[in-house]
Amino acid sequence: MKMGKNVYEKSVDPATRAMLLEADRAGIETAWDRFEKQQPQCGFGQLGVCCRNCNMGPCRIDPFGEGADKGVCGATADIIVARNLLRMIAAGAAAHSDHARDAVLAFKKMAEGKAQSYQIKDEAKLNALASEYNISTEDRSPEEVAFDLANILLSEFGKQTGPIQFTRRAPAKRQKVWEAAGIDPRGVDREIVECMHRTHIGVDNDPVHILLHGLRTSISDGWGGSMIATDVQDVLFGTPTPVVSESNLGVLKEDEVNIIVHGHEPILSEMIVAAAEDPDMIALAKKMGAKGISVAGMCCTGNEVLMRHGVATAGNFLQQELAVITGAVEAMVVDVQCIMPALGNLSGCYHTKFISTSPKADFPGAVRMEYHEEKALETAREIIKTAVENYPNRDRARVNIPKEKSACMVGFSAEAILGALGGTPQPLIDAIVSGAVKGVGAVVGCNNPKVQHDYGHVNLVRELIKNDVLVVTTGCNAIACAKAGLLRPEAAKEAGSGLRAVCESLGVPPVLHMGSCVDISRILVLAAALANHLGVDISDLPAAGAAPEWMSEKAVSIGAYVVASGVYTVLGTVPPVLGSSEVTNVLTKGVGGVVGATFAVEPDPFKAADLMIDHIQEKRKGLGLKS
Ligand code: BF8
Repeated sequence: MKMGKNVYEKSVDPATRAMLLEADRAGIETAWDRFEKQQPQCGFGQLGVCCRNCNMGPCRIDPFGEGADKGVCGATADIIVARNLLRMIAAGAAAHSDHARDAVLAFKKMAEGKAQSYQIKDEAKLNALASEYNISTEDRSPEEVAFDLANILLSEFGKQTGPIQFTRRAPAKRQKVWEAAGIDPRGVDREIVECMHRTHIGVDNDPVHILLHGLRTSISDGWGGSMIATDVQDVLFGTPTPVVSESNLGVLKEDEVNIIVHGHEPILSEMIVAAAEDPDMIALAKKMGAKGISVAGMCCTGNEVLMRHGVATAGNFLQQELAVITGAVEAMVVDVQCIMPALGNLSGCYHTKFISTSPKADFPGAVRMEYHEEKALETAREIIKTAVENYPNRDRARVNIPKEKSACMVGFSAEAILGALGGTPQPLIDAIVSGAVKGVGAVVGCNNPKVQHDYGHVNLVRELIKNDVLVVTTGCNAIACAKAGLLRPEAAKEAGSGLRAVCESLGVPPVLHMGSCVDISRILVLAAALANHLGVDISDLPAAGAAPEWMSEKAVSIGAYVVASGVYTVLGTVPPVLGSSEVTNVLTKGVGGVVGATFAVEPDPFKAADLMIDHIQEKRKGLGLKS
């Protein structure tokens, strides 16, 4: 028996607990074991006071004031912490925005007729985007419009001056806040390059100045890169509408070929979902002794195909290894981001083929089946064939699929939410004004073995809905909520009486799944619609955000742009900033004077919910609404 936390302390999810026991029995290591082997984690790193930005170092500041109080160059803890945080934002913004770039490049190839597997699925959205950019649609084919749109979107990434177009979706008051603070961003590529320049030895050494650029960069992600990814993917693959599906490891099939699509970009997984329905592939699966082919998702690639096609999700970030340990996965197909390199070794212990598809992302132990838009469907078919032919290698004695799975209703794009409300946010505003719905909580983000898996997600969301706060969710929080049954319309029974009545009248869950992490841009669009309708700024809305179990650099960029957009945000795991009282004060207090919102850190989800509810009540008061 391994030492450390028991499975109950590691996760609240019964399927996860069952698979952790199985991992133990099989002597297989998981992220939780590796986390325990890392203890105690580096205290300098946790405080953010370690600098590796030049080769006079590495330097670190003694947090107890007994050793070095400056790096070799003279950088203080405040400077080092701020620089490190800026680099985290840059990496997170880069991940989202490079994803967006690939989506636009695929979109352009489609428009040029070079990527025959793709079509325009949402022409109305194409035309709406074209009109935002003043691209003529009259007497032109959708492909001609798409070509112009692709080119103009590509130019947004490197835009050197002036605002990027989607930031104009923010309320005018918010745009003025950004302009006044000097953080209205240029293209995301430019902002990220400037992050790296500023954090090079001997450039930007004022913590506040550094942090302001962090906000600017993050806005170029949220209202730029991420928003471009969401919108282009909607045009190419369809804007999500409500659909019912299932979640958790129990969605894997005993008697079918199981293929998991994992990562973030839907460009290939869309094709895999289509190719899995090919009668030739199904016939091949039957020839191999399986009853059919079952595709399931993991992490945000999973969220993308869940939202658009109702493809079941097998789990969130910390469940990726557990899926392989079921012994029932023929292929784990990955693209980019949040994919553990440990999957290579692990797959070697089972029959699972670990297939890496992105030209950018290779992994030890992975089979490379590189994907290019020109032959997307062909590659998807090859991947399916590889998985199907692997089915006879499944060792039935080692198959252990947990029984847990939950129904979920997903697909709540901003368009779908407004559609359900009759095309205008007015009914939601009426519910907020009457107090039936107290406000909106956006709960997002990762898993992190530092905290009990899904505990923060599920408890925070339950507490919010109990107090009549409508929850919108994305990423791994959305999957946690799905597994806990919170994405079912029946979950309205867990809500306070006001929210319950609203949800029951609309037939929707009290927790609305809005997509993957780049789709937090959908939450921004919804917030802008509410604020514009009320004629106020986003920071005036009775709304709050949270990332109870965050761990990735993308989450740092998200947190920064959500706060920069005016939304108070509570983090459940501590960011590496406590080594600087100045940076900590700016993030939790000072930034409020600039953008009208701050960060808080609260690991206890019940206390975090209280903070969010207090904030929502304060904003209600500001709008003259009763509490
Ligand atoms: O982009 S929530 S662990 S899967 S980073 Fe990753 Fe975090 Fe999950 Fe999606 Ni987002």
